[in-house]
Amino acid sequence: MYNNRLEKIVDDLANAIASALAENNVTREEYREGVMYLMKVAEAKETVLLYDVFVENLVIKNQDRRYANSPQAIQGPYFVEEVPVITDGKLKTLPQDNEVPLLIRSQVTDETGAPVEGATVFVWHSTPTGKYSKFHDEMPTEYYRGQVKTDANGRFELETTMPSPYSIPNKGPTGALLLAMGRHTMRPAHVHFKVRKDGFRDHTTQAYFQGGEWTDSDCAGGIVDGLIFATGEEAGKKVLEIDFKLDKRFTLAA
Ligand code: MBD
Ligand code: FE
Repeated sequence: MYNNRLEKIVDDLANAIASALAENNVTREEYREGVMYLMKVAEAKETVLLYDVFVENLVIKNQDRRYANSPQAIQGPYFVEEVPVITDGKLKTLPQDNEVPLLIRSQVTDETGAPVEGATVFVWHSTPTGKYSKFHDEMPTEYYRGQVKTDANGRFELETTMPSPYSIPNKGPTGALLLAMGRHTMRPAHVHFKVRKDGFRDHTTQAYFQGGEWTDSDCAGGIVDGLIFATGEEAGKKVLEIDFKLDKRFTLAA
């Protein structure tokens, strides 16, 4: 089926690639090497990682803040849909030496600032040593992940532990490319959020921590103005306060 939008996007991408190739006099041998590289990325099952590190942030720059929404950020490769529903205000964590309790306190509002009740908020982040459940250390999915519902005031609170800065997989082709470009493979400590509610666009974002390592040189280009937070301190816990402002979902009349 002919798709006019797809045609335009592929043509424009081809033109942008053509100018980069011309600018650098890229040879056919280099082209072939590039194709073989992408084969290796697929074989290493790093396709999602490669694109989420190099491309997703470019997509978000255009998608974000078209309307009134609070800033969004990249989703990355480690989102999982089937995660525990949290009713006791606590993410399941594993006891670890370097864990620091973190309290997340949030409100979800619509574009007018009115609270959104009953929104589902997915929260996921790394262990205190930079691992993600389901993907690393054979750690079961129910750890360091969950979904919570906002209350009548659009609010929720969630207790967990501080994530840490994290190296994306650096033994595979994605890491090899970053290193060959003279870059590092580190991401700053961050907490991921995805807010979902009927009638609104999904809102996907991350929170970063002021003063944390790598907040000025994220290898995934994921840092966005307004998403670096100073934490408070309450009863020996760090406190992250982050509010989310959603955009209405609009549909074109059929
Ligand atoms: C991550 O944890 C992440 O959030 C992104 C965007 C890329 C790689 C690893
Ligand atoms: Fe992440």
